[in-house]
Amino acid sequence: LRQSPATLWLTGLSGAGKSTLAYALEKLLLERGHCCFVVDGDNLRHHLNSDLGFSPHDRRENIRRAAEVAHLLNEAGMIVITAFISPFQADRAMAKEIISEERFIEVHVSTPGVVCERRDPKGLYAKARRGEIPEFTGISAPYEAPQDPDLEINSEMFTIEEAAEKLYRHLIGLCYI
Ligand code: GGZ
Repeated sequence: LRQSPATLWLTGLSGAGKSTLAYALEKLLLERGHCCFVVDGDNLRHHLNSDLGFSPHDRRENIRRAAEVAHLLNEAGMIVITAFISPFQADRAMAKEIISEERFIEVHVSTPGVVCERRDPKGLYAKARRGEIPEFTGISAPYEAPQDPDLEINSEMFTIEEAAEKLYRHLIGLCYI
């Protein structure tokens, strides 16, 4: 198996398609003989980070722990795909520092807010509009878009398979695989 570890750090709004894309890329990498792992907000927040909420302070701690986990998995030789809103520029910079610059690939899943809100798969935007979820990203809490991401993917423009293939090609282009 020839691969050098890297972390694809997916950032974007709730409902942008980060987790879906992460698992599609994982499937593709596994099928092609690579060793990889998905770390996402949904699973980490149920377990390791179950003590954390959505204040800026807690989101930062969520991202710090996620980055430490990604770092450990990278040290074990894995390609890691993370899926966190990670709305703050400074927190993503911290993640990059923890994971290391050479291994950190920032991917902006840039599906516009109106599209995410229209999809609203879990009804969270509707709840946030009714004031039932405080500090909801894009409604009552900020999302700072990356200024210079390594890759930008608007999920409206591609099928999931196309988007995953795009990320896969990017890993090849940078000689990680
Ligand atoms: C944003 C929230 C919130 C608030 C609950 N703001 O679409 P989802 O449901 O499955 O993904 C969202 C997830 C975000 O967790 P992250 O760990 O990715 O966030 S961060 O990086 O900002 O720490 C959403 C749900 O949790 N959710 N309340 N207030 N998303």
